[in-house]
Amino acid sequence: MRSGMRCRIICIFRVKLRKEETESEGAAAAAINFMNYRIAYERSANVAVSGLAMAAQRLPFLKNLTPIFGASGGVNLAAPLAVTFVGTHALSGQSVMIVPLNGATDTEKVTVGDQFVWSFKSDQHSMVLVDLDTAGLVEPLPAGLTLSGPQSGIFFISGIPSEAGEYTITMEGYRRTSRLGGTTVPYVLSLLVEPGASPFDEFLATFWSGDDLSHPELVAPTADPDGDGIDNALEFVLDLDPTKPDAMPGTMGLDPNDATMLRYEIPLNTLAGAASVSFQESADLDGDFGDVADDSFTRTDEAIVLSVPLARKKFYRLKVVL
Ligand SMILES: [Ca+2]
Ligand SMILES: [Ca+2]
Repeated sequence: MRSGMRCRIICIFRVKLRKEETESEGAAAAAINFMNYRIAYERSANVAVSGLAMAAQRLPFLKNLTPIFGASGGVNLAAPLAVTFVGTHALSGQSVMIVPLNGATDTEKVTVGDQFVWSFKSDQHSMVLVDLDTAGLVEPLPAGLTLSGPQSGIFFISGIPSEAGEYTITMEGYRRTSRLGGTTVPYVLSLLVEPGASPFDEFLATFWSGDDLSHPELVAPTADPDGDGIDNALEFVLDLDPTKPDAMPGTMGLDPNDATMLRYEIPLNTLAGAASVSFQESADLDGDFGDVADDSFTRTDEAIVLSVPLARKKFYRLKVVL
C-alpha cells in the first residue's frame, strides 16, 4: 500500500510538470525529493488528500522551495505550514516581482537619524503605482520615511527615520493606475529601525572617546570628573564642559516688570529638550528640598526662568532628569 501511494503521487507530479512545461529536469528531481518528505510526514500524521492538491498547485515553484527545505533537512520540513508560508516574493518565473536594487534585501536595518534609501522596480513591466499594505496600521512606513517614484521606473522608500521599531512593509506594484492587471506579487520588507545614540551620549562623545566612554567615573550622568559640583547630566543640560570647572550659569535679579518678584534665568542646551528640568526650593540647606510649583517657572528650548516672590532667605536648586 505504501509503495503504491508513493508511486501514484510522483506520477501526479510528473504529469503536472509536463503540462506546465516550465520546469527543468533538475526541478523535476527536486519535486520528487520534496514529495518524499511530504510522504514521510503524511504517513505519520495521516494528512488528507487535500494537502496533496495544495502541493500540486505549488509545483511550478518547487525549484525555489527546495533550497529552503534543504537547509532545514529531515522530517521537520514536511510540515504543510512550511509550504504555505514560504515567501511568495521569493518565487520567480511565474509572476511579476518587485526587485530591490543596489544590493538591498528584504531585511534591512537603519538607525534613527540616519539617511535611508531602499529602491526597487519590477522584474518585468514598468510599475506606475505602488500600494503599501497598512495591515491594519495607520502608517506602514516608519515616521520620517516616504514612498516616492517612479523615476525611470524606479520607486524609493527613503528619508530619515525618527522612531525606533520593527516595521513590516508589504508593497504591491501595478502596471496601471487603475490597478487592473499587471500586478506584482506582494513584497514584504522587514525594516528594523534601531534607536540612535542619545543626545547625552553624543555630548559625552565630544569630550571623551574610546575606552574612556565606558568608565562610569568619567561619563556617568551623576559623575563630576572636573569637580566643579556640576554633575555630567547638568553639564549636558547647561551646555558646559564636563572636563573643565565651570561656574553655575544664569542671571539672577528682580523681575523688571514686578519688583516684588525674583527672576532667575538659566540658559539651556537646545539638544537637551527631552530632559526634564525644574526647580526645587528649601528654607535652609539642611532641610529637604521640595518641588517648586510648575507655574513658578517657565521652560523653553533655550532657557528656564524661575519667577518667585522675594523672600528673606530661600535656597533653590535645579533638578534635571535625563
Ligand atoms: Ca562637572
Ligand atoms: Ca564643568
